Formats: sequence, C-alpha cells, structure tokens
Amino acid sequence: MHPLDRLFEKSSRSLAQRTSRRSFVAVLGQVLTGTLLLPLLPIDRVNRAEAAAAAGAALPPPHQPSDDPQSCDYWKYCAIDGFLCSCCGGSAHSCPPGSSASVIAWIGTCHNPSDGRDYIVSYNDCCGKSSCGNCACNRNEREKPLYRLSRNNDFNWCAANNDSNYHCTVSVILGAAEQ
Ligand code: ABN
Repeated sequence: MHPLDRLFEKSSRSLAQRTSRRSFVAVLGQVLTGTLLLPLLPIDRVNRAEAAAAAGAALPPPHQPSDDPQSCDYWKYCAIDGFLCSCCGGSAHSCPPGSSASVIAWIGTCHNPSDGRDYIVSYNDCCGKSSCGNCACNRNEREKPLYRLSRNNDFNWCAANNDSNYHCTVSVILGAAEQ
C-alpha cells in the first residue's frame, strides 16, 4: 500500500474511533442552530443610521402644495399616477373629449391646505384614446409595493372598460374624510 494511503487510512480509523454518529449529529445540530441564530443577534447599526441621515439632508425640500390644477403639486393629486387630464384637453375632474372615465378607480385621501380638511379623492383613468403624454405625475402618497395590488396605483384602470387604451387621469372629490 502507498504510504499516503496508509496515512489516510490510519487517520480515518482513529477519527472514527474517537467520534460516534451521535456526537457528529450533535455537532452538526449546533452548527446549523448557530448559523440560523446569527442574523438575530443585535448589531450596532449606528453607522448606517448616520449615513441615512446624511443622505436625507441631500434630498429636495418637502413637497409644496399648489393651487394650479396643471401642476403635479396640486393638493388633489396626492395619490395620482398618470398624465394630468388638465394638460390633455380636459380638466382636473373631467375627461378630454373623445375619452371616457374608467369604471374602476383608485381612491386616495388628500389634505386641502386652503380649508385644512381631508378629502376622499377618486382617480379615474380616461380611456379610449392613446396615451396623452403631457404632465406625467406620480405621487402615490401612502402607496405600498405592487405585491399588494389594492394598495398600489401603478395600474391601468381602463382595464375594465370596453376600450382599455389609457389616455390620462382625473381626480374627482367624493366627499370629506371624517376624523
Ligand atoms: N393609472 C395610470 C396608469 C395607466 C397605465 C399604466 C400605469 C398607470
């Protein structure tokens, strides 16, 4: 037998004599448990928090409400995602000629700075014409990622209309929100 083979045989036999199958399983269990618990240990994240605060300082100033229905900052557009119909031949609340309002819509709650009240706003897409392309506006306050479809506005609400071509989006006040 080759001396190297003999050496390996000897060390394997000696290891096998010193360890039992039960102790091997026990050690394996400890290693697996340690690996699973490691991410749960408290970690000092002060540095990361400081970096995030520094990055926040570089962000643009907070959104300023506007009275102009052709501006994305208009208060009623707080949860809109689409082209403003007021820039597409319609108004903030009416579809341009040749298009019709979607039968399903997205609902948001916006704060009106002029009277200090909150209002329920319906965002209907106007359908039946090709995309307007003017005044794209994407605010989506309180939106959740698309894995919860009912909490995300990145959707063509014309999907339930006979003609699902998306043209632009209007915002219609449904009523005041009660506190
Ligand atoms: N709600 C406007 C829209 C239309 C198509 C795709 C995304 C968003």
